[in-house]
Amino acid sequence: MYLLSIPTLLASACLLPSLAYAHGHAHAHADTLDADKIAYLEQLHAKWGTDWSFSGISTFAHLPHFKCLTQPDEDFDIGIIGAPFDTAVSYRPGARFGPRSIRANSARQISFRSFNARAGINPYTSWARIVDCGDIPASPFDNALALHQMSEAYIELGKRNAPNPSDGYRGKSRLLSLGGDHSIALPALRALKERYGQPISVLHFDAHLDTWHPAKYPSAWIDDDVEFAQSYFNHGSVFWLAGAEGLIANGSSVHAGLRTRLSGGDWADYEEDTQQGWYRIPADDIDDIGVQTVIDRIMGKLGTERPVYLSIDIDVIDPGMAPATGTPEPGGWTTREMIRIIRGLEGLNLVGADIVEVSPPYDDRVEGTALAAAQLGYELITSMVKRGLEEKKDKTDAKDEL
Ligand SMILES: [Mn+2]
Repeated sequence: MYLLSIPTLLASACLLPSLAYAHGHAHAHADTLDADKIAYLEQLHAKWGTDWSFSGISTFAHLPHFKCLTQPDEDFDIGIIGAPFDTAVSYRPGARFGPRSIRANSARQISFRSFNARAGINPYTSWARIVDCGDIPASPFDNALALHQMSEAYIELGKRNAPNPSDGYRGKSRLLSLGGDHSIALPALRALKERYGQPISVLHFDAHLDTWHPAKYPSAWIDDDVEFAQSYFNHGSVFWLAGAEGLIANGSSVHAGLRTRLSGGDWADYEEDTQQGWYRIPADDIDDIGVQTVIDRIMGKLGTERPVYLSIDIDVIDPGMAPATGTPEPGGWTTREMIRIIRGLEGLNLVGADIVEVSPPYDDRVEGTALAAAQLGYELITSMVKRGLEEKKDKTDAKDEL
């Protein structure tokens, strides 16, 4: 009985998309597509239109793929964009392979079985058009060129329309970036400031501050009075650089999961971080205050209205569970704690997000790091779709009351 029901389920799950496809096609070529052809296409889609988790080309969660940078007419509400750039990392390289590994490890997120029981919605069968935009091909040879390329790419992607905007989305599409090392957040924030016309609050999950002055690294070299400023572009200074460019909303940004060693012999790194307008939640606090208070503190700082960029360095999770990362630090949160925290933040007004520093060459045999990254991607997409759903509902309820 159960075995018999599976093909039936698959057939019914893909019936709607197949009809939409065939009818859309028929409109475009009314004179060439007859009823027999439509029936044939529907039959093909009924038979072959749905993949297993392990079959098909590897896109994030089996989403449709468009190279969004070269296909400006393909609108989306949420786009997954890979940023396979890792030549600004200070320790272990390899995050250029992050997007591929995260996509591969999202394979069990298939639309017919992606109802998020924690959230009460299936993000892949709701109102939003979600696509895998492919990657930004940034140079691995020249970081100045790569930063320029990534900045241009994010600005270009920011021009894409949202076909099904909710009120909160105000017609704007949103991006979830798969890194890449953490430096990719700088070009993403440049584009967001341009798009929203204001600095953006950042919610930053990380073992590290990433607000270090670049001169705190040995690469800040001066020789014969020549300053090698390009070395300032590094993954541990990404939010210092973004702050210096005026991209980050002052006084409303949060680090969570911190446990880094600090420079020198005192708390100067923390003091400089505070001067840059950041609020810090150390990793250890979760044992004393619990998951819910971590959530409450973050929501207390960020609220539900201000635009927030959410940036997850996968090293926020303990290296015992997520070993494949650029700069591992013992004593991190569990994958379960991270998922619960992200679910607790679904009220945020997310205007963009990234998951960075997944370096697959260092992953374990279950690929636990990339698997965690893929799950966090699913939770972030769930939050974006759910907020849009609730805003659409609020609008409908308001109309009914009139
Ligand atoms: Mn980090």
